[in-house]
Amino acid sequence: KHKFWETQPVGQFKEVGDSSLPEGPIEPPTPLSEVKQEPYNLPSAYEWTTCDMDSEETCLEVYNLLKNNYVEDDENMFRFNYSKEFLRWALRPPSYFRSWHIGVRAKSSKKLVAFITGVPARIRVRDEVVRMAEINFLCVHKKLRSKRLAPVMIKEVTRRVHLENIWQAAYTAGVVLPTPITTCQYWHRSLNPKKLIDVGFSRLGARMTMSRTIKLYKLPDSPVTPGFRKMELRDVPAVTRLLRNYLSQFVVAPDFDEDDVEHWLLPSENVVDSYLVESPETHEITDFCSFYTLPSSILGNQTYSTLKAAYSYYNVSTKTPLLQLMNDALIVAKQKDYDVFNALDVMQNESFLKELKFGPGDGQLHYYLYNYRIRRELKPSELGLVLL
Ligand code: MYA
Ligand code: JJ1
Repeated sequence: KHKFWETQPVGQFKEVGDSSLPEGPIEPPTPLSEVKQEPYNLPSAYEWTTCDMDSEETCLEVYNLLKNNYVEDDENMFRFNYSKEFLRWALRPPSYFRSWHIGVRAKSSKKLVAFITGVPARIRVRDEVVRMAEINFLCVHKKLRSKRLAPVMIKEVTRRVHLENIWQAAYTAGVVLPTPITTCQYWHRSLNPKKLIDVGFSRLGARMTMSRTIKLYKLPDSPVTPGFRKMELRDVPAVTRLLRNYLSQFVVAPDFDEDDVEHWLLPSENVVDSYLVESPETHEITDFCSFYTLPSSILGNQTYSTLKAAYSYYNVSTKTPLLQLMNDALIVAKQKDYDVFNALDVMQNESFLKELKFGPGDGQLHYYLYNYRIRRELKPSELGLVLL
């Protein structure tokens, strides 16, 4: 059934439920001298390229490939439209490797036709911190699908990750592969219900009119929590402490240091937004919330071309109830003109989704580890990791 994935060091379907298998690496690292030195062979009309995301020209080529060929919903009504600034941010975290930004070009025209990336991360699994690659943005041009290009790209990124002496990876996909560590559900909170209904993202509920729907999703004009403000550079140490402590409760979560927090959570316009609560009395940082910006192209609508979506990222509450904190996140997202606020049922998100009028989407997200076995499937609430 999975001719490629059956050959890879990942949990196999036939092993599900076998609690005799040990948790941890599936195969040991090999000496670096035994890692293949040359790239894998591509069909002869294509060649490898390393994509320099510092280059405006290359970044635009990647942007256009993804804009036209990346992930769509099951009815092909929407397609992710990551911005160039977002791609630069996602692909250049602390200590990133340029060699992990891998493209495939047509030899004759030099057109970019496929892409896959890795970025380094430290991911904690129970009490082990494991150096991993986070693999993302796997994309093959629509005209080159089903030619088994994806397995070659996955093997090539694996080879380049191995060359850096890293032997594990984390990734997510909308499709089921051998074998998810957990499966999460997307939830959606309408901010601009009229537009969402007009473009077919959502439907008018039974016995609902447009004006009742608009009223249902109304939000205050500004956040209600005293001391709620945008995160700044000076907050990095406090936010790092707050987040590290919070993430320690999950089975799988990133091991963020201050450099990571500065990169991944310091606000960056139209890329990532972070807010915190500073106690008006003690000036302590007690709570934190964040979301990233990922618009989708609306395919074939006369009136609208893009859906502006915010995606819940990392949130921590110690004093302000999580419900109130996330309501303030919805309020600022609405003020910034987002059409919808999306969240997965990871971490403690279940505790606010229904009350804050999120509804379940038709999409799921499966999480995977490469060359690392987990004893049993996790619940989404045991997962402390959000990939972009
Ligand atoms: S998930 C986002 C993936 N991208 C999209 O969905 C965009 C739209 N789709 C496409 O561009 C193509 O359909 C893709 C497949 C490129 C997805 N992850 O070439 P093929 C397997 C892993 O004939 P195509 C993201 O970016 C499929 O089961 N494998 O197919 C994370 C089959 O294998 P098998 C996938 O449709 C990516 C084989 O590929 C996926 O032309 C993590 C068919 O190949 C998928 N999303 O191209 C990658 N979809 O026969 C793994 C299909 O065995 C990283 N397949 O069933 C692993 C860790 C590597 C680093 C390790 C370091 C130590
Ligand atoms: O966005 C998604 N679904 C939407 C749109 C559905 C359009 C028809 N298929 C959805 N809308 C309902 C919202 C409604 C609002 C009011 C309350 C009730 C709900 O369900 C889905 C997620 O649900 N998105 C996708 O399918 C995109 C792909 C998701 C998998 C991504 C995998 C990739 C990434 C790897 O890095």
